[in-house]
Amino acid sequence: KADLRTVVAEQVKSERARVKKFAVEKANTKIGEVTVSQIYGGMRGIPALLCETSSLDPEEGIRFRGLTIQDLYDKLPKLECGEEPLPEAVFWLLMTGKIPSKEQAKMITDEWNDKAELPDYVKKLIDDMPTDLHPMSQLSIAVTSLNKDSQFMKAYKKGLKKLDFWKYSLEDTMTLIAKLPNIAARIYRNMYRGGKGCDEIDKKLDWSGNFARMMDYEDPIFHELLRLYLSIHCDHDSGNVSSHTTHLVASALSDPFISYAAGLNGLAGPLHGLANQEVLVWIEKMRKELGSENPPEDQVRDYVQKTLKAGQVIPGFGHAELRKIDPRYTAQQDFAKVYLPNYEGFLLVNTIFKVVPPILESLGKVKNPWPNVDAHSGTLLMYFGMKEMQFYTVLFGVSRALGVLSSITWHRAFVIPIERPKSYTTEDLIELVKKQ
Ligand code: AMX
Repeated sequence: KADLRTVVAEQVKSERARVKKFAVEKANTKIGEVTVSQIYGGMRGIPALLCETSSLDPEEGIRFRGLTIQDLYDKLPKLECGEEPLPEAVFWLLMTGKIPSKEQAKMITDEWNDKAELPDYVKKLIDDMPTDLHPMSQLSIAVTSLNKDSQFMKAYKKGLKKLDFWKYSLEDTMTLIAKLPNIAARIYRNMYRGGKGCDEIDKKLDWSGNFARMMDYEDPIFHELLRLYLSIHCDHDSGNVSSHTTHLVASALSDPFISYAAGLNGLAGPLHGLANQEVLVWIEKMRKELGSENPPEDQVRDYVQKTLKAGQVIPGFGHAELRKIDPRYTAQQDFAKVYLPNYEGFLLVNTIFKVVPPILESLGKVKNPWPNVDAHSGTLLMYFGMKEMQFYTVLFGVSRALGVLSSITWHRAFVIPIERPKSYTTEDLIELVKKQ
């Protein structure tokens, strides 16, 4: 069976020709208009970005190269002993648009296992960081430091041709994703296990299994959860903060390490990836204040109202683009129904799911009252003993690497130029509007 590089090279050849033809023939075709409110409103809905790896339908949710989350379950290879899709297979799908065979997914596992070892200077850098520095900052710093050996930058300095940019981006991508579990697990062990634990790859295990093991989680069901988690958080089209930031920075031909580190810094914001930490902080405060692990519906309702009255958002609910229940929420709910149906935390998440949407709807301004991916993930981790909420966004970040790095590799294959939209002062806009 063909390896990843061969399959991508064939795809690049045919896709480049197809995209070039389309982009030249339809160069002047208008696909939308921009209003003043969009400029002051976070550019919602402006059709401005290219994303080959995934697309987001507001009503249906995410599709990865055309596949829904259910399709990932139905079509992607899994481990012999597993039910959840393999992130290695998801990565293959994102990179090639094709479903890998079991052998092809295994080739990715083997390559990532082979490249997982961290250079000594990165180990030392992580070990020297203060344990009260947020793990997302530690992750971003460690990833940034890996660019010392960027193959893309080395080749670029020697005069790499534009049409070959993607090849070296892919090499850096493989190196970076291979090392991420090692980096994240080292941060975890330093912060929460006094620096103790194993950092050696077991070549019999997959990417998620090794990651779980290096964080000292041996339960095979937790390994399954991690496979699910790392698969569903990988990509959410290009408009979200982490993906767009990675693309923007990469468009300056920054190497994949520092481009993705920039995306991680965006993911670390409370309105984006940090929301999974915020959800659990909020739930734990609620439990403490209400004096129960699983408080009744009316008390939860009062607590939600109190949060809103204090001027805070309800974390884990709402979305800038989605307008329905996030299918990534549903996938986690399905997992919980099988493995932890009676867990108090899961029951409380269900109560919150019942109580919050009507309240948000009644405010009359929230465009999407439904839960997003972050409303569920922390509770699942908590069940398996991962109580360190600060760490949750790191798991999101590790998964997001699969999507954003595939995406920037394709942007390089298409030789997309540096991003440079036009900005206006309010005075400029007033003048522009007068001319309409
Ligand atoms: N709780 C309370 N108010 C909310 C709300 C929520 N969950 N979601 C939206 N609103 C409010 C907004 O704050 C805004 O109020 P304002 O006009 O007084 O400023 C109003 O409703 C309209 O906002 P919107 O158009 O519906 O949402 P948005 O596109 O501006 O923001 C998001 C989207 C996700 C930032 C917002 O829904 C939010 O803050 N949710 C909570 C945080 C969260 O879960 N983030 C994770 C998102 C998924 C991810 O990236 N991981």
